[in-house]
Amino acid sequence: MSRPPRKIVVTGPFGAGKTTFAATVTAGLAGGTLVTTETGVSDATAALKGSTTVAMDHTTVTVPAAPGAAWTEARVNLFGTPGQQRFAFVWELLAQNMDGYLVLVDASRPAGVTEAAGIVATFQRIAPTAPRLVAVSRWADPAGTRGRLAQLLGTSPSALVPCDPRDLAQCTAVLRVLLDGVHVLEDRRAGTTTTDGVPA
Ligand SMILES: Nc1nc2c(ncn2[C@@H]2O[C@H](COP(=O)(O)OP(=O)(O)OP(=O)(O)O)[C@@H](O)[C@H]2O)c(=O)[nH]1
Ligand SMILES: [Mg+2]
Repeated sequence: MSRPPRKIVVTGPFGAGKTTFAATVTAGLAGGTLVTTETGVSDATAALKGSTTVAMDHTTVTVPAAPGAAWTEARVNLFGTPGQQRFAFVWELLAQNMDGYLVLVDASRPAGVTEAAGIVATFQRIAPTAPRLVAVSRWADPAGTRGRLAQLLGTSPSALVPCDPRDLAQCTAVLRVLLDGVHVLEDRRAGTTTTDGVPA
């Protein structure tokens, strides 16, 4: 029996690359049509980026599994959140009934890392058992700074994966790891496995 589409939420601070991630997988994977809600930035953040998501990004794509995975392909309903704090109420709406989520973080911007820590804590409260990965862009030294970055974000070091959201292979790899976690959790809930492989 084929499984229903998975609802995956992509969140993170302003400018982390959420819309870019959704655009990259839409362009590169089968089955997607991207809907965005971009509008011009009117406040001080305009220096960083000219437009911002004010409601959500949405796309539906098919993610092929990696060789040897316990699943073959997964239909994904992907929702990107707005990043600006003033739209934070939207996060809670988009998180309803999600199967897992990504937090995108730009490691080169300390203010973004601080904001991301707040988003990690918020989503941890909203969905304490949902599989989660933290996709880190512009990460100059993953080996040297993994522990420190995880500490700043309030996650385990193993939850951090490098990801340039402009790169299809990296976006697909991140989605595969997250979907592995979703499948493990579903199987565990169904009582068919006891494997401990859910990202946290
Ligand atoms: N050089 C480089 N650019 C990146 C990387 N990750 C993201 N970007 C760029 O950073 C920008 C991110 O913009 P968006 O995708 O609109 O970010 P967003 O998270 O959707 O932003 P909001 O919706 O405003 O919160 C894009 O111009 C990307 O091309 C990276 O790893 N390297
Ligand atoms: Mg956006």
